[in-house]
Amino acid sequence: MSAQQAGCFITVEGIEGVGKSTNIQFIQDWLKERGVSFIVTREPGGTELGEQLRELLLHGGNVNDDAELLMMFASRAQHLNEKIKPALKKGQWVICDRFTDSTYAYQGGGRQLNVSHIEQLENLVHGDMQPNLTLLLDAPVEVGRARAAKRGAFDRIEAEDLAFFNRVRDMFIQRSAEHERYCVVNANQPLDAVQESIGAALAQLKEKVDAL
Ligand code: Z5A
Repeated sequence: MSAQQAGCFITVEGIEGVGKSTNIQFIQDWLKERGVSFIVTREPGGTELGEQLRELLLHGGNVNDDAELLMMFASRAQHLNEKIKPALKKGQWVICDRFTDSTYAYQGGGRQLNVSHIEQLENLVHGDMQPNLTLLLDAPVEVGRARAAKRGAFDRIEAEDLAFFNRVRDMFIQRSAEHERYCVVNANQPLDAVQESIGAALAQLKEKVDAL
């Protein structure tokens, strides 16, 4: 936790359909039961500008890969300054559905953009401000896709092929080995087992925070 940060910043990551939305609901219930003040938000999006960018990113027409990368970070710059940092400063916990790890995974892994460009943008937009905990819900691409397909038509990014999503998953796994803040949860098991693991990670974080 940085000096001016009082709350906790939790990000939830993974390929589509692994259960991020479902488990964010579980996290909200967990925090409510313990009287923790929190907000839930998402990327791309989370602010008026971010939601407009999200619409263009997911449902717009032709978006060049570099433009896509810059739009993700434009949304993030607004989000951090308008919503995330002020909430953390007030001592609230922030639960964010995707964050910069998704940019490494989708634009770096999936689109195969130069990772050093992502690092430069990360540095510009949030520097060393990082999540306290990143929950990576991991499952084979086929499992996530089958769950997501039940929802109907795919958006612009979801329409990519299996090889794209396997690169995305590989990049998430690679990053989870490189950063201590990650907790990898096997999302290819019944929901109650998934939530038992998430509950344990939350309890560990809360214990650390309460001891400060
Ligand atoms: N993106 C990017 O490219 N770069 C970036 O920097 C950022 C994002 C920040 C945003 O989509 C898109 O933006 C995303 C990456 C890109 N594109 N893709 N692909 P999003 O995050 O809003 O949507 P999503 O990733 O496609 O999420 P999703 O499809 O809504 O999936 P989910 O939230 O992980 O899953 P869910 O809705 O909770 O669950 C799906 C179904 O599975 C549902 O019926 C559940 O009841 C069921 N489920 C969940 N868990 C289980 C278990 N354990 N067993 C059985 N069934 C389960």
